[in-house]
Amino acid sequence: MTTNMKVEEKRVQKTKMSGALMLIEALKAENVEVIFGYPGGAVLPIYDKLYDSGVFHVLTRHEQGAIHAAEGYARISGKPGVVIATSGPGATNIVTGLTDAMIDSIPLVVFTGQVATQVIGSDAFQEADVVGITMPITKHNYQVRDVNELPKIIKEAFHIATTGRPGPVLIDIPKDITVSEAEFDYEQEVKLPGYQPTTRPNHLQIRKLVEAVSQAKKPVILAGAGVLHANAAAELKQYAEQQNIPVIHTLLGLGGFPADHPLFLGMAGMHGTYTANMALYECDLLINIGARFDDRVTGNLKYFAPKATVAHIDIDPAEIGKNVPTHIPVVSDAKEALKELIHQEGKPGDTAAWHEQLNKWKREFPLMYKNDAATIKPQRLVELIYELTNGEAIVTTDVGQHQMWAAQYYKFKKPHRWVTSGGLGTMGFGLPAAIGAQLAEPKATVVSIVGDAGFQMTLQELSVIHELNLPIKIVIVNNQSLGMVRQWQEIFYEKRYSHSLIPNQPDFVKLAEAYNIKGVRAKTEEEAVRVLKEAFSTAAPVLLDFHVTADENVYPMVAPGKGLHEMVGVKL
Ligand SMILES: Cc1ncc(C[n+]2csc(CCOP(=O)(O)OP(=O)(O)O)c2C)c(N)n1
Repeated sequence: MTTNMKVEEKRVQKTKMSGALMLIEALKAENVEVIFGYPGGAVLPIYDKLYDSGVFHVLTRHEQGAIHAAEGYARISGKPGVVIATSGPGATNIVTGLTDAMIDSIPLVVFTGQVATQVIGSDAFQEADVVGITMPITKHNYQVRDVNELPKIIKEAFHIATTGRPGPVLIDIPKDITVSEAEFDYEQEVKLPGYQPTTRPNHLQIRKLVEAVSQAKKPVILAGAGVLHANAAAELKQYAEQQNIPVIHTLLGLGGFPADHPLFLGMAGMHGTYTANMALYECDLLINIGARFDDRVTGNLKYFAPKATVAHIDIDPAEIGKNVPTHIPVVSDAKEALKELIHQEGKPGDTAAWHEQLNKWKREFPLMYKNDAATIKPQRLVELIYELTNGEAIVTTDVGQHQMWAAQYYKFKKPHRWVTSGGLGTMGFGLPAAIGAQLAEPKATVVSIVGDAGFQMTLQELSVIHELNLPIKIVIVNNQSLGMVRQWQEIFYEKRYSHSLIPNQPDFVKLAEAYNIKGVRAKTEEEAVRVLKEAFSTAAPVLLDFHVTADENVYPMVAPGKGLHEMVGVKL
């Protein structure tokens, strides 16, 4: 045997490995910093290889916790979140998180174990048709049938999850595939002829938009999470300033444009600001950048932007014209489109009267509430958190009233500080998402603002927070009820509070202590200030139970079926 042949043989031997080891090597090749997961029979070969792999794995206490943590990590780091769950119940426990990530365009690569290839379809122990179940809630999914294909599939999954409109990609791996061996070749190009997202804008459409801006007297930008996914906050600011166009955010877009900027009009939609909603009603040119005209944003479509020429910049062509007829479609990455628009240096029209009108609305109809220092007003609580963190914290929320108050009163100045479940509205999201966010930015101040009900859907993750000593400040906005449900029952169901009041909530302070986390309670504004100051000066997790005014409602509000111009609760 020649020396060359020996070297060649060695190389081949070196790269032959089990499917389980391939997975680990692929994660290393993708520079994955952390994976979130939970073991079980079908993934034991993978967990065995994980054992001494050096890959950082976080054992959440429920698979739902793992996938929301991965979402929080992805939103803050801009990298894909990675999850491992076992077959059957492990996989079905991530269904909510996959749906959440799909609707909010969060890049995830999710591995699920599966029963062995030869028993698939036989109702084997812990078998579930995960590919079937997750087909509509993943950007793409795979079941690996041949270990030789595993490297290519993993490579494609990372590519698909993170390019174009981001989203979750799932790889279902039968147990026998994890123990069979093949050559591991990861240095291959991704070739997907059927998947070629358009990232650069069409020049003609850009010219049309430049022309429309120069004609417009009442232009407005509606900016969504697409701006954040494209890392285009700087370009958005530059363009808005260059053309002097006011900016409105969707719930998920918050932070894409500085909230303290004079051109910022606030959030749009059901609990948006009066100025933002009236601007959308009155504008003559609406430029949607990376938002999907969700019904919570548009209100009744019959009255949405009725006088406007609509331009829509979106990387996903399926979004354009889906809900709102669009005159200027621009299929593009938000950053690329904004760069091109800035480059065009169009001449804006005469918008002086428009700006005067907008400033008048801002002055006359700001967000407002009646404070009462003897209790804790939830809006005041968010303001206090904003003040004590200089508006620079990463804020994760659950879903309900507290989420809307956080969106209204925490004035995000920077991108990638806001982590919330928008499209799906998933209770139980906030706490695990904070774990992922803190791991993405270990030095950041992370505040998880949650409701007393939603918190209880994933509170087992307190164990992880303690174990990793993550300095997350958990703020429970405790109104002893399913607050948002109670609010709707008060307004639309004649105060018939069917199953929404929970006067017998557990003692959250003792609960925190059971998990070896410091717990504190506050019932007045003075107490709130004191415990918050103490918590923010502690480099350890703290759970803060705030007993807030229980019957406070979120205003202003666009009732279901109404147009954005029909807001109620605009004045006290
Ligand atoms: C998993 C899930 N179940 C039900 C709902 C419906 N829902 C929306 S808000 C809400 C009440 C949330 O109560 P809480 O967590 O205490 O927050 P609050 O509204 O009081 O701030 C409910 C039940 C939901 N969004 N998610």
